[in-house]
Amino acid sequence: MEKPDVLVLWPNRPKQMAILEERYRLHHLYKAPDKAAMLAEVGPRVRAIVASGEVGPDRAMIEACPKLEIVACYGVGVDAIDRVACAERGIPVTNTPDVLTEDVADMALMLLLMLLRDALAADAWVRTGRWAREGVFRMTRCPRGLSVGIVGLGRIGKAIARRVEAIGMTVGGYHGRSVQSGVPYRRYADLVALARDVDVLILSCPGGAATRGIVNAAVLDALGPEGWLVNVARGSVVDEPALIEALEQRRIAGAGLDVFADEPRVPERLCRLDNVVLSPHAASGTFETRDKMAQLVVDNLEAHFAGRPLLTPVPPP
Ligand code: NAP
Ligand code: 8YV
Repeated sequence: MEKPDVLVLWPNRPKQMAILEERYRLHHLYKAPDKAAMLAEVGPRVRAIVASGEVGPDRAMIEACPKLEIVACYGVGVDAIDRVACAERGIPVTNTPDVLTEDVADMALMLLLMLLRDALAADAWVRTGRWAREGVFRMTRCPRGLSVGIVGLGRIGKAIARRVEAIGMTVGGYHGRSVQSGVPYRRYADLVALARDVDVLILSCPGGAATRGIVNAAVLDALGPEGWLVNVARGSVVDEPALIEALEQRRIAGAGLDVFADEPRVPERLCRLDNVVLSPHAASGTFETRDKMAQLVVDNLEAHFAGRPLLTPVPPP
């Protein structure tokens, strides 16, 4: 029997890629020098697409694949995929929930502690010999007693809440569309009010149209000069130019960012700042977690082509 044609938009883990290579005819779009030419050539045969948190098929690509049956995302956030275009054709989308939750929450806590303890400057203090020449490093901030507001109190948001409470911080509330059951925290419908009431705002909501730019100048000013921002959600959630201005003018204390508006391009003005800690969209990037994510891609495709229920389908929008 003919192997199904699968379009791969993003490199995956070697072991799982080898499994896919054995079962399907893979077309590595991310490697193609002329992507449009590859899509025009293989699109009519493509039955599955492997996407990621960063790169997904838009409407034009979905239309270029008239036989498309499934989009399997190597990541939990599916905002890069035009899910409406998929739903119109009844094309299921799968993602990789749960397996990455703890790593992403770790990243949020790491960025926060690095900010509060000025970890990058402290590291440079040692490496550049300033410790020996100039003496003790400056004092930093203690997390205990600070309150945290979480934007998107889902799987990752709740794992962040557990971590910040474990180090003696309080969860001052969360922002989201609905009340989360089983949590003692206050829900704020108004993000400005949440930012005003907390010391740290941590973003762990989905990207996409509904959250585009919700962290704007008004939210940053409500957070204030003693307030910190951590973003492990999506760059699109923050008005990045407004954030850069707020950081430059010290209208907020600092920001820890794993995600950016136009990855992998990060504005030079942001890179010049000493009150930021930057990470290259690496929150789920441990060998262990990425292997589990990649295996979910393999298993969802296997289930689909065997006519079995998908393991982790994303509800249609
Ligand atoms: P999840 O369990 O679905 O949680 C998402 C949370 O966001 C829910 O509590 C949801 O609550 C809330 N939310 C949804 N729409 C919202 C809106 N318009 N405004 C405010 N809150 C909203 O998902 P998860 O597994 O925790 O993942 C969350 C996100 O983290 C992903 O979508 C992805 O963008 C990001 N992520 C980033 C990385 C990274 O590498 N940096 C890795 C993994 C995930 P309501 O439905 O009540 O609003
Ligand atoms: C990326 C992510 O998908 O899960 C998500 O939503 O953003 C990340 O885990 C990961 O970088 C793989 O491309």
